[in-house]
Amino acid sequence: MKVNNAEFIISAVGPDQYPVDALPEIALAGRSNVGKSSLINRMINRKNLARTSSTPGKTQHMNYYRVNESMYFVDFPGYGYAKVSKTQRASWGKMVEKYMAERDTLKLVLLIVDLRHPPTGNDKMMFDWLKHYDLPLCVVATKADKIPKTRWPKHIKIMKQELGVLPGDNFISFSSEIGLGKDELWELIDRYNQVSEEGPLADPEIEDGGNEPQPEEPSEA
Ligand SMILES: Nc1nc2c(ncn2[C@@H]2O[C@H](COP(=O)(O)OP(=O)(O)OP(=O)(O)O)[C@@H](O)[C@H]2O)c(=O)[nH]1
Ligand SMILES: [Mg+2]
Repeated sequence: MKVNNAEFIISAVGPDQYPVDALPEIALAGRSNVGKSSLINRMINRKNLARTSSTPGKTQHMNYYRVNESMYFVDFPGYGYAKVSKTQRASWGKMVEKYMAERDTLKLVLLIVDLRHPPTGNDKMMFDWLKHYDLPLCVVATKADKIPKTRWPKHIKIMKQELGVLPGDNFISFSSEIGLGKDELWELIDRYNQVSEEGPLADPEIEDGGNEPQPEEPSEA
């Protein structure tokens, strides 16, 4: 996608504030400080539209960014930040769970991990959870520029192994700093944005019971 226009729309705390125009949404989940906002900025060619900082835990709400008036990036608050209270953590869980399970304009979840390090316990939990609910998913391993290229294959292998990424699963190595993976990720996003809208993508209870045709899953192709 050629980005002509990108704008911040809203910092939402719950469904009442989600946009109602039914444009496709690409959500970003990942631990605090992993590089979610930086990834959005790189994808839309803007230095600081999505607010980034070296202080973890900065993004507390779900920030909606609209691209070309045709889709949204939804920047989630990062998980795993030690200084967050138990209550805040619980409300984060509820917000994310509700959004992921009920938002039928959600086309793809990007699980952002740090290529330099093996996945954290929270990364694994998030991956398992997204898989369990059969949500369309791509693991994006960012900050690749911070390790020598010769070591990428080893890090990619460990990341995939420890998360349990299977051969058909989407996985992209990325760097917001040098733009690695940007074109590949746009191609993937464009494909998922075209998936037909036939009800919620993830509701196992409904899926198990019905014989409704399921949305296309390009990752299986
Ligand atoms: N070298 C390098 N630095 C990066 C990259 N991505 C992010 N960073 C840096 O990592 C820090 C955190 O990045 P953010 O994009 O703010 O991370 P976040 O996941 O949005 O963090 P929260 O909003 O707190 O959850 C910043 O200092 C970024 O400049 C990358 O690909 N390469
Ligand atoms: Mg952020």
